[in-house]
Amino acid sequence: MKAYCPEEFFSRSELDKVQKTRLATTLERAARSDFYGRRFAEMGIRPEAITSAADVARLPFTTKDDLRSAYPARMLTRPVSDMVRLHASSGTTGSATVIYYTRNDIDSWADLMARCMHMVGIRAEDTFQNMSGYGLFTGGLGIHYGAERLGCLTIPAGAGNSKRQLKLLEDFQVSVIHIIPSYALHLGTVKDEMGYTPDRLNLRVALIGAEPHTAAIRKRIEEVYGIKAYNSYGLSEMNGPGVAFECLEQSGMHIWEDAYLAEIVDPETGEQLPDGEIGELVITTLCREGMPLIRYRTKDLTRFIPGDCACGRTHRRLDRIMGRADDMIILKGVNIYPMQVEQVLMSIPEVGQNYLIVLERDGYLDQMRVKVEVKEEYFVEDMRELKSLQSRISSRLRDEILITARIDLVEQNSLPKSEGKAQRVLDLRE
Ligand code: ADP
Ligand code: K
Ligand code: ZN
Repeated sequence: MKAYCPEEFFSRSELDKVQKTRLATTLERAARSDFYGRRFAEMGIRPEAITSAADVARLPFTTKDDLRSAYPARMLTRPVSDMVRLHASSGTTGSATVIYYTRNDIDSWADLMARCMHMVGIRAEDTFQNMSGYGLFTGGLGIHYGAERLGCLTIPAGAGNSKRQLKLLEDFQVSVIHIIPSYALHLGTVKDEMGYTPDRLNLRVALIGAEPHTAAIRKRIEEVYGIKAYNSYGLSEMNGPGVAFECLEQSGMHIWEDAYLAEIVDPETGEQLPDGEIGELVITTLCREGMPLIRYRTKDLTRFIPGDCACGRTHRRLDRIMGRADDMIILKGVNIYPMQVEQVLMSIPEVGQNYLIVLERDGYLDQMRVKVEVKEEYFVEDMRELKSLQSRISSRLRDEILITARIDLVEQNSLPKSEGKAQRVLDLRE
């Protein structure tokens, strides 16, 4: 397959070389910002002493709190007048943070995104519908610019309004969509209810991402629409989408190492972990001019997949995001990630599209309750069958997370849905 750009198929030694020079440029630039200038001075860090990509481990981390303390513009390397765009996080977990982009930053971001889409066979002939929210959220404009750069006819549909989404899909014979996994499942139900049979649509590919999801969810999305779905990873702090993306092999997401220097560290100690071990993803920007970030702690848990990818690209592969370090549930002293629960639920055929983990306190005891939607065809009057499904779910969960959860079976479409990222855990303790 034709490469989008030479960097896409760089050899390991070419990648190492470009990382080294771009890291040096990045540190030099960063030192010009008020935030990093002070930090380097305080810690006695001389950017010119960092001479290899491995040396990066000698630099301090940057955290979300640092971004907040530098709010709004203390991390800029150049005057605000040199910036052409800003995006801000939703601030779901605290006060907002903001990322600024120069014209070149927007340009290189669009190129990275186009590279991702090109990798899975998207071309100028495709019609692309972006069902991500626009505005400050990077999933809108970020992917939009990538699609336009490839020459796709691009429809900025935005989030929600399922009827209109489906009408657009049919009227313009859309071939590629970008959609959040939880919404993809919901829209799939509406599609079937409204009688959009496969012959009315022309869908081929979905880019799915923005929230953790399991392989089983991907498979369901592929089946519901009869398409291929590719995992797309990014975060506003690293521009937005376009950081790592699955190739046609669908076995892990290549992180573009000419643009991002990635490490996996132990979330407790901050020590680098070897390939294959799960830890927190830490990223340094290598191309960003306006607001470079050094060793940014993403809070996302994943691992490098050891070994080579069959596609021939040497950019290392990230495994599916297991969840955020903050999302870990600690119940009765056991650490649980929402994705472990999802994995179990989605392996049970009767389970529908949506679920909610509720943590509650019963006297002094913490309890987990899982509300599970059951597919319409299985939600029968027969109490015995439902009871047996309930105990099947409960025992499978116990095998995986070592905790006995209470299982509430509920009707399809009865749990709250969000148009943005799905809310999977409701903590009612305290
Ligand atoms: P916000 O913090 O406002 O939600 P972002 O859009 O920057 O804004 O969210 C980025 C986060 O979304 C990532 O750090 C990660 O937790 C999650 N995310 C993005 N893409 C994926 C993906 N493909 N799989 C799992 N989680 C993802
Ligand atoms: K076109
Ligand atoms: Zn590959």
